Amino acid sequence: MIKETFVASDPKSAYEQAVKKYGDNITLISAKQITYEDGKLRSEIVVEVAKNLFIKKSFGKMPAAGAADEVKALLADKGISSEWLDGMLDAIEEASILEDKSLLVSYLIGEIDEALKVKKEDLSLPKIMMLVGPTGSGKTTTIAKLAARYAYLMEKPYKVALLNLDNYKVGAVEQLEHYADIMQIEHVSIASTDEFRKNLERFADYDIILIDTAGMSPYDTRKFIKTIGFVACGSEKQIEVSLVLAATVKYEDMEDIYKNFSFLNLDNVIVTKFDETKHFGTLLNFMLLYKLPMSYFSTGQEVPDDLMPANKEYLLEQFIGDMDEK
Ligand SMILES: Nc1nc2c(ncn2[C@@H]2O[C@H](COP(=O)(O)OP(=O)(O)OP(=O)(O)O)[C@@H](O)[C@H]2O)c(=O)[nH]1
Ligand SMILES: [Mg+2]
Repeated sequence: MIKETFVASDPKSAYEQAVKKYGDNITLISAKQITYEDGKLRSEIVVEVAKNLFIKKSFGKMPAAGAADEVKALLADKGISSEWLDGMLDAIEEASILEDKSLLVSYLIGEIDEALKVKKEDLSLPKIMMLVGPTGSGKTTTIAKLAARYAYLMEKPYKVALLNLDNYKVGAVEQLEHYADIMQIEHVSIASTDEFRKNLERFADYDIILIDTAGMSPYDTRKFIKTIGFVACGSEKQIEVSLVLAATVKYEDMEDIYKNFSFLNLDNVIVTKFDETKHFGTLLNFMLLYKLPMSYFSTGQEVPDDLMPANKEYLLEQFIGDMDEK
């Protein structure tokens, strides 16, 4: 809302001026009489009016709203939700930003930048990382990359163990085992909470335990994964749940994915398949909506090369590149 002052010889005339400009869409905030420097008594009233209406009536042919509408349409078309955009646009006070398309775009990109969160890589304390997410999103591949990174590619080697909760899928055990064998990293398949507890003890002195899970979330798997979380609560290691989400995620699936996995206390998001799309709006929208920090980006199928710590600039560059194509 914008406050505007009207001045006339008496309060009634001042109010009529406001009504003439805005119709009934005003709220009277205050009215007072003031003696001006010329010695005359005048009435000042302050009314409150919606920002869009203020711009429309004060700047004539709605140049501002025009630019704002255009920019909103552009970003919405790229996957950013209208509600989020409306909220941002409503909060802009300076008409000059609303009037200038490129200024407005950079302002909104700045807001997206500020809203995005990154979780910094921190291996200072021993921890358990569990990767969950939709089928085929890249959990197992990412586990293999992370295992290699932590065991071999950091400034010091960390002791890493792999646990596999994904016993439901044909070939799942072999896939992780294959990577583990190449990297000479301990690997165990887990089918019960009891086994999980035993292996936590077995790997008590390890720096990082990585847990792979099944993509699908049938009821039993959900329950199992949840119990695992409880069991881990009792250990001295922190359990961190990462949602593995492909950048190719479809707008319609976004909400379902969140619903399916938010029963877990999600700590961060690992974004995969950066190389498979040029459109990052839906992904950005997911981040803006659910406010989860991003931890890693996966940029291809190569283990261990195609993995990097999450980086806002990288993501926003891709997004801006996509907008420029229009
Ligand atoms: N292009 C590309 N492909 C990827 C990326 N990450 C994983 N993949 C591929 O996606 C496919 C599925 O990857 P997985 O790691 O098996 O996915 P998952 O989440 O473990 O799948 P489920 O265990 O079936 O739920 C494989 O062909 C991977 O090579 C990536 O960043 N880019
Ligand atoms: Mg898998």
